[in-house]
Amino acid sequence: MFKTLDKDCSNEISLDELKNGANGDLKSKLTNLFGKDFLRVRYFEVSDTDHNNGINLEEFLMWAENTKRRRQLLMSTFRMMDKDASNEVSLRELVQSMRTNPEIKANLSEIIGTELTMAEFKRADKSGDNSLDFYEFVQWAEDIYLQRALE
Ligand SMILES: [Ca+2]
Ligand SMILES: [Ca+2]
Ligand SMILES: [Ca+2]
Repeated sequence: MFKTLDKDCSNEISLDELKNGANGDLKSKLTNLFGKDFLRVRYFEVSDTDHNNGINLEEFLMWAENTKRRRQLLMSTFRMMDKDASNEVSLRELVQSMRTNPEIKANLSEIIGTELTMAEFKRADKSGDNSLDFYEFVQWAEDIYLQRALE
């Protein structure tokens, strides 16, 4: 996959190569590896750890690995918080989890880097129904991840 994307065989994938290569089959493979928003420029910037505007093989593999790790952490944390298995984490479930489960608290601090506040919850809850579905949770966590990674 790396070689297919690296059209000019420079052993680096440029942002343009990534954009142009992300079609059809390859697009779904990349989505599996990096998540569905992988064309956001910020992911590219964060993954380009030596800042040479190219993704080499090592950076490519790290990108995939980091994505996988974050995804697993988000998934397991969400499941733990969603006590009634409704696929939504209500404000009440969140507050209770934070109070009673140190593992959830630790995971959340790892994900967002600070204590979770009411303001953060409101920011995450895009639909404003005082409940987070998995999609809202991931979007919010990923935005924070990108922000922190580029600080
Ligand atoms: Ca690079
Ligand atoms: Ca729930
Ligand atoms: Ca919501």
